[in-house]
Amino acid sequence: MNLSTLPRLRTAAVAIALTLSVAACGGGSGSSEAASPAAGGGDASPAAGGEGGSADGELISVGFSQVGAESGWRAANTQSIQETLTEENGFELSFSDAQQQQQNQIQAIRTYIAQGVDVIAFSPVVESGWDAVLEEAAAADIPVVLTDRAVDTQNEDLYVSFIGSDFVEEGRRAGQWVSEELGTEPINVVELQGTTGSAPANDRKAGFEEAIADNDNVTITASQTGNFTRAEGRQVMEGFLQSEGAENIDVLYAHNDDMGLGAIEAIEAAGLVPGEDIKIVTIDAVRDGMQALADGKINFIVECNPLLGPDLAQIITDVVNGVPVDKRIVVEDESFTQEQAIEALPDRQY
Ligand code: GZL
Repeated sequence: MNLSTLPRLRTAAVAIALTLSVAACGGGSGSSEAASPAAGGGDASPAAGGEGGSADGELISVGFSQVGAESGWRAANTQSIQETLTEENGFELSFSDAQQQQQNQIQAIRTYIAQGVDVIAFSPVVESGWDAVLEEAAAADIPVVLTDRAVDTQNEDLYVSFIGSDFVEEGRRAGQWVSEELGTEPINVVELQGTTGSAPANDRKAGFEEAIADNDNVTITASQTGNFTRAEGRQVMEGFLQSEGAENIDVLYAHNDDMGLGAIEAIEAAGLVPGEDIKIVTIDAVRDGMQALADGKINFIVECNPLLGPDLAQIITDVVNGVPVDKRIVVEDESFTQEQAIEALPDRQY
């Protein structure tokens, strides 16, 4: 069903009805922190028994292009989307894995346009190069929702909403911890960056550098992409140990847990103790990362909540039913020390 086919009056009536129901759930899409589980809001989402699907009872067809399957975070994110956008909840989901290739995502989006889906959603593997295909979606009158990662565009009308964490703040919190907890003496930091050109890699680097800028004790001596994968994290860390010398590396800052876990393998293979000889700070807080934190192999983790399925379902339902949605919905994240990880692990959802 395409919005342009809906008679305006019905759309308006539906919008009023749904606004009341969302407000009743303590939700409300009038704020920048929308009423959604991952953003800490109400439980109005279809997955929580909300009004999933379109107002006339039809399934909402959604084309979703996923980055890939590169990390534990991505697996949890995919699971959240697939277990929420179900027929039972009022959706017909077409899902594709782009294997971290932008061209595959562009092709998938074009396929969804040709299929005439009601809504397209995707997590852009990199920030730039999307305007052309997003203009094709706009020409086909198909609304686009961004999840997880942002696009870099001059024309923000090309998407209706972007829901994801604040990656600059994640990097800032990692840098603040390093500066305050370890930066009381001169320390050398090596950095495992995420996928080159991706919003999380760009923003987590910027946030970390901003947080350490005033502390002359903290120096980033090497920085290279590990593409968010465990294997590449290990390879690059092996290179750092060779090029910098283990005695010249005090801290590893990895843009995600998986690269940090790969680096731990390299550090241990070199006969060193991760979390002691080389302190480690990562971002995501997926189960394997939290276990390494609890075991003392990682020292601090900033969370990046992957459970975007219910929020995405709510946004899509609102868009199709003519309910206004926020342009930017920021997902709330926590952070964990080793002690906090031990406490949190039993109840972690991912
Ligand atoms: C962040 C997400 C990143 C994760 C990685 O929202 O895009 O991609 O931090 C994942 O683990 O690969």
